[in-house]
Amino acid sequence: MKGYIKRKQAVEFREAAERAKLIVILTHTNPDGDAIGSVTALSSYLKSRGKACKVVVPNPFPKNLAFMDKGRKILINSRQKESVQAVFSEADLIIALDFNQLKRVDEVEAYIRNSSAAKILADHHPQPETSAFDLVISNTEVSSTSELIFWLIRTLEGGNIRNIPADCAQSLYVGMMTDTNNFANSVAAGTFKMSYELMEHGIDKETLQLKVFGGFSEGRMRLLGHSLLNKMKILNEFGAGYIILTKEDLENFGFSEGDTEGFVNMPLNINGITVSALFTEKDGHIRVSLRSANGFSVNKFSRKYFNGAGHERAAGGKLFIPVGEVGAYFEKCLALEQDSLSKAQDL
Ligand SMILES: [Mn+2]
Repeated sequence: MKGYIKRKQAVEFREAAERAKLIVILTHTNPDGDAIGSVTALSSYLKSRGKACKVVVPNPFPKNLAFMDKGRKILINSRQKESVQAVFSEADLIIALDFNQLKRVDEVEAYIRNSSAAKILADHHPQPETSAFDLVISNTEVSSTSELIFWLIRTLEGGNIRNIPADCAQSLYVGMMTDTNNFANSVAAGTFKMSYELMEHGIDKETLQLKVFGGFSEGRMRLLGHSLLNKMKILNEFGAGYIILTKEDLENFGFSEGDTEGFVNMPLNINGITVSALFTEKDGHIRVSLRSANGFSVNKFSRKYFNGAGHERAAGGKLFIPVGEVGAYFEKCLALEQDSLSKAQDL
């Protein structure tokens, strides 16, 4: 599987890591499985090679991912601001994973920009913000950042992963598994080769699957039911579907972080639907999740109307309007993109 990582990039990465006394590894706001998978995998690997690493996230992550945070070592900026700032002021290497724009880390953006440490970005989203980094390892042909880190580690290890720690292998697998929605999206030949090698290494695939995709609370399942029965709106004229969840909806079902994971994919399972959206009311903004099929770019759609970005078929964003106006705004945006939506529907 040549070509995922350029030899020169692997060498530069190794040299930067070797030089560093303290490495900070960080990922984006609202960390998902790939975010937590890639940061814990890389940290575990570098620690096993004698490096001091700290992992930082801007805000809390879902409970079903907590098993990857052994000993609860991950620093959460929204809760431990002083510790995070101290780590950034001490670090001489910053490694950013699974995001393409610095605004994706909220307040932590300033810590990065103000730091004189060397900076590396490894990511699989299009159009990375390269100017902020000394080394950018970017590839949109891989399933996930965890897969990219797998190929990086494999290259550093001379082509085999026999000697990587067990928890590193496990995190790499979980990151890939969640970003592909359990092998349903963005899977390439290399993804299967990676899975094969991680299984040979000894990961327990069934247990990981159960830990990540099972174990939901009763409230989460009922919130899903409520979303589909009472909140999902289907607009056949645009081939679109969306769900708006207010704070009240979330409170009624005892919401905890990560409970709405996967809801945005639901409308896409309906025949004729090529774009779907989930809007969730948060403090001071509306969180936007977008998915598409058949070539409608939600990356462009989000950049244009939803203050965000992402992949062609999966993107996020933010709106700063009252929750009561979100439906009308979304429908107006769809009408403005009628041409490209009709093309996608004809495919
Ligand atoms: Mn990812």
